[in-house]
Amino acid sequence: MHAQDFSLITNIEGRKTFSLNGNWQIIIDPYENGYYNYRYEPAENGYFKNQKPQNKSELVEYDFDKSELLKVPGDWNTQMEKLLLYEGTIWYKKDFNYSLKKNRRLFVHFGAVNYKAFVYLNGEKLGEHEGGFIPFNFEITNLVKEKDNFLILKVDNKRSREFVPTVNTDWYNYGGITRDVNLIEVSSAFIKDYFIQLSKESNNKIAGWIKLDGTSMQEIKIKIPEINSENAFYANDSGYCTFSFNADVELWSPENPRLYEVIIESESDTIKEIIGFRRIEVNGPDILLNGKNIFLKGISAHEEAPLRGGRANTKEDAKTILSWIKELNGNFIRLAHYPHNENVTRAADEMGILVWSEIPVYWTILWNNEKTFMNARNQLTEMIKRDKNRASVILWSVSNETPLSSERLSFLKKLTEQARFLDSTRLITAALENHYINENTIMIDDPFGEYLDVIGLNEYLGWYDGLPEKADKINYQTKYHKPIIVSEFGADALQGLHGDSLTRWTEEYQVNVYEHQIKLMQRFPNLSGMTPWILADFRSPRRNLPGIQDHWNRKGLISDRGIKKKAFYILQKFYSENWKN
Ligand code: GCB
Repeated sequence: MHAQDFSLITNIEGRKTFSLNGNWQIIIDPYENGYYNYRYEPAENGYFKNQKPQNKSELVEYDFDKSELLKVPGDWNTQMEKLLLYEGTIWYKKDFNYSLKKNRRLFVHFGAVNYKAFVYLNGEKLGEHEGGFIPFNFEITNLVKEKDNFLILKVDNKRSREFVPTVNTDWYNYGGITRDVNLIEVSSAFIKDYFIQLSKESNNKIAGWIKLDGTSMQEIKIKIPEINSENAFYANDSGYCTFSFNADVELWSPENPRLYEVIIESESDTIKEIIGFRRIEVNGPDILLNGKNIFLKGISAHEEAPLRGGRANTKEDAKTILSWIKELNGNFIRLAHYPHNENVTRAADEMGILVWSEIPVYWTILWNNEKTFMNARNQLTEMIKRDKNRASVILWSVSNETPLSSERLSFLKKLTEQARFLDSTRLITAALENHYINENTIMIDDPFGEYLDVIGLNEYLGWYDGLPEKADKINYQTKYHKPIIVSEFGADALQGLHGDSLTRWTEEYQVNVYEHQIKLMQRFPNLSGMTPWILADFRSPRRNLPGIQDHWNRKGLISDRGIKKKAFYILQKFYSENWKN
């Protein structure tokens, strides 16, 4: 087994930060002229040097300070019309001053950059990062100056066959620095990361680990003031300690999303977190929250800004999306198909909404490519590291609709091993596909099911597969004595387009699909939850039907303008009936 890596700093909100959000100067560079010379070799003096002519004769063919601006955080596509479908490189520059006292350290932290980022400070390369939906950071203690620092990123969102996701997806390839950028100041010895959750065995035992950086062998205290709990532990010579202690906490649940302030103290650092405590487990075909059966009334969602379009990134965006789940009488959201902003999982903790979080191992990943695997594994790792202290997150999903093969099985199996190695407290799932064994029988027997705690199943009876009534004729069977979540079903409807219930693209057709699907759900074996596809319309360049799609997937129950379609109320009523709970 590999050792755990602790490069990511977590709980940014709990630390001393200096925001680098706002306007950044940019250079649109489709030929990557700022990176490669005319022999297509990396140039020594690329745009990351931020050069200025030193005299009137010197040739410098770019100038950040005269360039256009983009807002960070934000996708570039919806900020400039000419960038709507742009896939390629854009350079970003931000200037800042920072006075760092002795014995303090400074990191630059990115919430997410899609897809590939090369990061430079004052002309020096800090490092690279791949994967558009996960956080990363670099230490800049020795490079930062009191005045005139320039942070430059080369951001490239070109798709590639070997990436994760690969070239073919059903969502928009929003490029850019899509989440917050912060400087994080810490003391030279600081609390870098920790895992604090209820232990699997008991409702009043808290267990986990803490990792210090820049020091070792010292005492660490964990305090939960509201219950007068204070416990001390000792870090080993790697600055690491595991712990467990008894604590009489009220458990977190959707009905009572109880959160506690938890204070972690080392000799030279203190950090506060807001944490909820709950247990999640399976028992045969049931999912148990705090020991009690729960039915997950959910819906899938992309990270699309609810009313303005483009990548969602604010706390308000997160709250709007989660309020819609509440309005549906739901208790669960599937964050498709990649890790969403930390604002969402933190708001879910506060609002009492359970979360399925997933990595973009989607459709036809290159199963035989070692780099692709390492990339997928790293995205899984960073997702878990970021959100491991969130009570709302109960499921890690490792893939969506991947075609069966032995290479795929071994790739995905290794991902489940990594997820369990990092986090033994949550459940592992994946969205699998229908397998017909005869005209009317679908068997859930994907061999990957063996390695999952909960089976996700996507099916499109009534949309890609027959007409809505077809759902009435189908019998589902499962080989696995495990909980099943129907992780997708749905139908496109253009909001405001009306017709009879068999006319495609109308709201009535979508209602028809939901009505038959809801009947199917009531006789679906081992059903423990559902997340129909999807909460709101989202941009997708695969969707080319003029006047209807215009590059939008219209399976939302809510339009891209925030208007609810008729089917919204069908699902809302079903979820209000307290079926199964
Ligand atoms: C699926 C995919 C999802 C698509 C959806 C659709 O099966 O998992 O990403 O957007 O179908 O609308 O076709």
